[in-house]
Amino acid sequence: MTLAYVGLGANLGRREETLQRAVRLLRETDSVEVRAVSTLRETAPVGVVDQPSFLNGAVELRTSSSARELLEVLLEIERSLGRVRGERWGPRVIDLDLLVYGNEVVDEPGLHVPHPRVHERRFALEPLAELDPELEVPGRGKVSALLAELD
Ligand code: PH2
Ligand code: MG
Ligand code: MG
Repeated sequence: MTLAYVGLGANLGRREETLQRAVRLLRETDSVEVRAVSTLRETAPVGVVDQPSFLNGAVELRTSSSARELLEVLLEIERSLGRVRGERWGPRVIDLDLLVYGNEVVDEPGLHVPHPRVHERRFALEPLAELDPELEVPGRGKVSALLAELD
């Protein structure tokens, strides 16, 4: 079993309801045991700034799936909740990002773990720090230190 962290994001439609449905679908996944869910927070859009504000959070889970299998689970949940892929960094009804998968560092087509921008994004680091300030982002450092570096 591997401890993994998934980022939750939404900025279209009924954001809170959709994020809660995503967490429920994760709980219903056989290979996944959800251990904790952070609070959801309102965040200003990063990257493409001319879009609605986001609701962001994170989930701590244990899984018997590989990183690649977990990614497939996340993509399937996104699809089932109506995600349509559009502009990169653009608005979306649901975004589930594999932020950290144990101590693995993977850089393969379609699979980049830890998430390549997690260390520079407050909207991802804050919920992670709420779940575990001591969490190590492999190759990047401790979540609490990464957050401090952003200031
Ligand atoms: N996700 C993005 C781009 N910009 N900004 C915020 N505040 N929250 C997000 O989840 C987010 C974003 C691409 O996934
Ligand atoms: Mg994202
Ligand atoms: Mg994504």
